[in-house]
Amino acid sequence: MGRLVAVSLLGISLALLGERFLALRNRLKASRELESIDLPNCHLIKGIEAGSEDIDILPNGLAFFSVGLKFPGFHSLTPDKPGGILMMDLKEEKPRALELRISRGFNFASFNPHGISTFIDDDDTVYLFVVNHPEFKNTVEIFKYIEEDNSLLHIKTIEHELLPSVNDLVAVGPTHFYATNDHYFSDTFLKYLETYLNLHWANVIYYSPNEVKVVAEGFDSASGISISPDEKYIYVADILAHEIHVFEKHPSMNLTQLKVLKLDTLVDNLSTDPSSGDIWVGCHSNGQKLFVYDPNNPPSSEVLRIQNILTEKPTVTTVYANNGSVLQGSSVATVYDGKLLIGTLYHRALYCEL
Ligand SMILES: *[C@@H]1O[C@H](CO)[C@@H](O)[C@H](O)[C@H]1NC(C)=O
Ligand SMILES: *[C@@H]1O[C@H](CO)[C@@H](O)[C@H](O)[C@H]1NC(C)=O
Ligand SMILES: CC(=O)N[C@H]1CO[C@H](CO)[C@@H](O)[C@@H]1O
Repeated sequence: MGRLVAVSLLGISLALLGERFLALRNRLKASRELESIDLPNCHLIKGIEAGSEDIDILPNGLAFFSVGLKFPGFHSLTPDKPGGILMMDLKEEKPRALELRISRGFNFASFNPHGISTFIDDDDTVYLFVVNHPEFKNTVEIFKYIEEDNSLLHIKTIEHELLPSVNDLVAVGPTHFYATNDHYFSDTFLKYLETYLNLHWANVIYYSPNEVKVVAEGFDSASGISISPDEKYIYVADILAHEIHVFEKHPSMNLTQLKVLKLDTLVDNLSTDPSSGDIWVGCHSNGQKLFVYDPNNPPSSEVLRIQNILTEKPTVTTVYANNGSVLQGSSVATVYDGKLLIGTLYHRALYCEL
């Protein structure tokens, strides 16, 4: 409550100042122009028309997509349709996206999936973790993927006071995960105020059945989170600070920060290439266009590849950039065996052969 009063008072005094507004334009990269970079062998994925916020790919080539996210302040092309989880088998020559059936008992009508992550148990059970915002609440849903009939069996809903505004997560056990909170508050108005005031109160949480704790804090707005293939490092994107933070993961599951990589764009979800360790980032080159949607001047898409992030001079390459004429608002990019998938906040998804 103390913080709530403090933030309201601060808000009233500071909202009068234009300085925060200018800072916000800078944090949103509102005036940045993008030069387009095309890839030769790409097509839009059929059946994904209203966003594919996050994508995760299993070692056997099965890709999961969370689709249809609705969020206060964001545009939605299908405001009345519940979200869902699609699957695509990248081993197939012409992969198609099909929607996974969800077991009875789960409230499908209010399903509003955001970040996702998979975990494979010792007995080969595949768990799918999904950040969910039913009626704009914040939960983490754990499903078991049943391959025989392509369905998801709902196992558990997790709600916790340390998960007030979950964005993304990375599973590290059957009920264990790291998650980012993009805001400290869960109330929409307080979130706006928090962002406007640039409080840097967003954090990263470790969740397990026995222990839930803050493992990193001080982010402007923590979004994507990913783990290195050797599971020694955790990468966290701070979208409004244009940074990727590298943390060392300890046996206690605590994190210590090793470095911060500064970039020139709004970094959203991160994925790690299991074979090379490269980090692929779905980025928004101009955040203002995301919030103020104009079909004639749509948000653009930008994909970065970061090689050797642990070294002194990581290589950052813009692999794909489009002004929104093909793909609007890329939020995730992930690779599998020479194929690149690019997902978006509320638009379509692109499949490319690299
Ligand atoms: C992990 O972090 C917590 C909180 O910062 C601290 O209290 C605890 O001692 C740490 N554990 C280890 C094993 O370092
Ligand atoms: C985007 O680029 C295409 C060609 O690459 C161009 O025709 C179109 O006008 C551009 N759109 C915007 C909104 O700048
Ligand atoms: C494409 C992709 O890998 N997206 C990632 C978004 O973030 C979650 C959490 O780290 C990953 O599991 C997803 O893989």
